[in-house]
Amino acid sequence: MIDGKRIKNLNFNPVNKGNNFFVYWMQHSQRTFFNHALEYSIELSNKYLKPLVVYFCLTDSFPDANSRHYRFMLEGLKEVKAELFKRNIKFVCEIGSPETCVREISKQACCVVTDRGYLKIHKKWRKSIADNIDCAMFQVETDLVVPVEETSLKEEYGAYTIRRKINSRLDEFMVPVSEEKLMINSLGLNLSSADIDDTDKILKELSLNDNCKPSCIRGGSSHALKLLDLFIEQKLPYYSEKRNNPELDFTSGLSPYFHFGQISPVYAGLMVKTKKGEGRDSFLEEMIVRRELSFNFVTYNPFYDSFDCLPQWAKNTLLEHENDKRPYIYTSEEFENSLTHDRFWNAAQLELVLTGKMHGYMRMYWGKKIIEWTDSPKKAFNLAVYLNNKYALDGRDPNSFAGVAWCFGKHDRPWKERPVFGKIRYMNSNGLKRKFNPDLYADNIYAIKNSNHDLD
Ligand code: FO1
Repeated sequence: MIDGKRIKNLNFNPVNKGNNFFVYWMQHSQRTFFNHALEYSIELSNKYLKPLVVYFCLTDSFPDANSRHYRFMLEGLKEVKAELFKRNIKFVCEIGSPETCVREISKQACCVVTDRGYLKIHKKWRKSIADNIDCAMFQVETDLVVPVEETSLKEEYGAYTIRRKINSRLDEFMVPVSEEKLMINSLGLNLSSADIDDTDKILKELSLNDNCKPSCIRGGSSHALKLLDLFIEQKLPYYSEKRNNPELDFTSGLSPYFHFGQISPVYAGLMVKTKKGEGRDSFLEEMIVRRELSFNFVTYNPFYDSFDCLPQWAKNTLLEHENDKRPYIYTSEEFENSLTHDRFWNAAQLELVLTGKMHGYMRMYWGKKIIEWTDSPKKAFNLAVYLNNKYALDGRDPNSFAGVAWCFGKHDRPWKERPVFGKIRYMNSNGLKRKFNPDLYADNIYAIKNSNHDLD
């Protein structure tokens, strides 16, 4: 049984028992393993003795996304289809807008179940569908350990105000999700689907922005689970001590997989919890407290993707210092093409462009320097969001929006006032050198660039 606190009735329509099948509109949580929304859909289909169809709508206009992100997502969806097949569940993928396509398939459905999305577009899709279909629609929250409203009913100031609210609920919510056995096989249902087995072919059928090369990171739950195992075995014991050393990379690398729902944070949390030591505690702090603070942020702050999301003190101080003289000013093209005077910053931007990720510690430095070298803080904010959304596999994610906003003072506190930054926390390259070896980090990134160049 799925915990009722994860489930929300989105429209109070009746379950249409005369219709053909139940639909799980898979959207945010693109996995079959530890997926509360899928298991709840199976519960319903067993209860009403109707088949279940898992439906995915492929839209080529997801804001700020390009072929790099779609490739990663489609690699994952191919695995979803294969895993559902093993469980006798039909997977249907259609190209179009979710608002139209889910409405259309709902005409044959007893009920639509979906997972929960947190960004404006996710909420708009769900509201428009729930308001315009005739059958019941339920949302099941499965990409957070503790559902947003169970943690807090308001926007939290920072990790220090949300930590206890989350940690005190872990025993209740960080529990295994048992797999329900489906009673009715739906594989024989006569429903047509786009062929997603050939990723290159389907990518060509979509009108996507092709301004970004594919990442070397492969998408899919199988890769996510292997990465988690490897992380626990090889990196977790040293995570607390070495995670802020970008030249070593002791991070989990799971963030893109979380973004596309290819791995469950409940599962990752349970696996890590079995280990002992400081590494475990630091990882759970990052993966649960900090990540879920980001989801609290985008849920309660409608301006999460703009300068307006910042706390008043941060906006005031940055604007008061807007006319301060900057040591350097770069255009967005210079930033994008790693053409600043700073080798470490350029390496971080290059890492993002080449691989689709940037080490967490360098993300802070990268954002801070965009503030310092842009002539207005609002422009700096928009540029950081633009670059992150375009190149990062996990751009367009609550965690990414919160990460950018943090560089501008969100979830942080005022520090000693200084030029350009005002009371926003400042970072410089000497700070990097005190913590780790940034030259080695930059060497590593330029080595990737040169090896890519050799392949051209
Ligand atoms: N969700 C969909 O339901 N259909 C899509 O075609 C789709 C494309 C897409 C591209 C890039 C991206 O970052 C997200 C995309 N999403 C799409 C959303 C995704 O399923 C998740 O909701 C988000 O990743 C969660 O933040």
